[in-house]
Amino acid sequence: MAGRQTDEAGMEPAAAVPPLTLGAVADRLMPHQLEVLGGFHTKGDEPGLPPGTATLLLIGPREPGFWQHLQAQPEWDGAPEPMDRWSRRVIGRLACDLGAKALFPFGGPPWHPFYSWALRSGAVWERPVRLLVHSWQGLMVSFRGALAVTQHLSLPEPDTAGPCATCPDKPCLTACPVSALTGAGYDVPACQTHLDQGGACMTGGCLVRRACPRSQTYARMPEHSAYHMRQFHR
Ligand code: B12
Ligand code: SF4
Ligand code: SF4
Repeated sequence: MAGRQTDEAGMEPAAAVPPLTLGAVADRLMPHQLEVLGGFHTKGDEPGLPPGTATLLLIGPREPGFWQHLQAQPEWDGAPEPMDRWSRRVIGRLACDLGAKALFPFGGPPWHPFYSWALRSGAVWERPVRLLVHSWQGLMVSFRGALAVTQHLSLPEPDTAGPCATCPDKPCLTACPVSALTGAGYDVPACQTHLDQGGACMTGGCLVRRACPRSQTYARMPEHSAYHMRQFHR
């Protein structure tokens, strides 16, 4: 009967660490109602990314169930910024476990360039109204963090077309009641003046973002959008 294998010094070899896969990261995110929204391979060491980063993964809310999950977390304690504190704990912990680094869209300035990173992910485009549109979350896409991973993970083929080319009516261009967010750009003061009056944008989220057909297939709760609108328009 063959004995256990040892190396020349008589030591048992260390158990092989399985290579990290996108599926393994997704499995770790799922219990936290988070998912990988896209990713890209770096071109070697890049400014703004931790040294040795080979793959950057963008992480965001997974629906249905994100809002209910968040409200059951210890950070939902009445103190400011519960979602950001929760994101730091959960994504930071996962990064430690995976030997990765966690990066966050909040906490600036300076800001990590999530918008530019998203455009490199193969699942997000900058479309008529400048906001980002995502393959399955539409204009409701947002990020809770990113994982900078030293391994070169296998990523899905990028979707080169995006949803806008086949969107006949492009409702995002005309949905803003005060034309603050159109193909001409984003007039933040005009938007804020409209929000002073309350209304549907404050209770259910930006009407432009909601108008996109892709957004409508993504089950973000109006209460979740209202939370962000209150942060945006205090
Ligand atoms: C500052 C900021 C704002 C500012 C100014 C936006 C701007 N002109 O850049 C204000 C306060 C206006 C803003 C508003 C909103 N924002 Co904002 N914002 C940011 C933040 C924190 C930093 C952007 C930045 O300056 N980065 C530094 C530069 C160097 O990085 P960059 O990636 O290259 O920046 C690019 C973007 O700023 C982009 N850009 C330029 N103009 C605009 C205008 C808009 C509306 C957006 C979204 C982007 C954008 O061009 C830059 C160069 O490529 C990012 C998070 C982040 N860390 O990136 C979120 C971010 C861009 N915002 C986001 C969101 C969700 C919003 C809001 C929808 C919030 C809300 N209400 O729920 C609103 C949009 C308005 C609305 N009608 O609801 C999302 C993107 C959502 C999307 N689908 O595109 C981000 C990525 C945050 C996240 N956690 O996911 N935001
Ligand atoms: S409404 Fe249509 S054109 Fe506008 S972002 Fe969504 S898919 Fe693109
Ligand atoms: S939040 Fe409302 S007012 Fe502001 S850009 Fe969106 S639709 Fe227009």
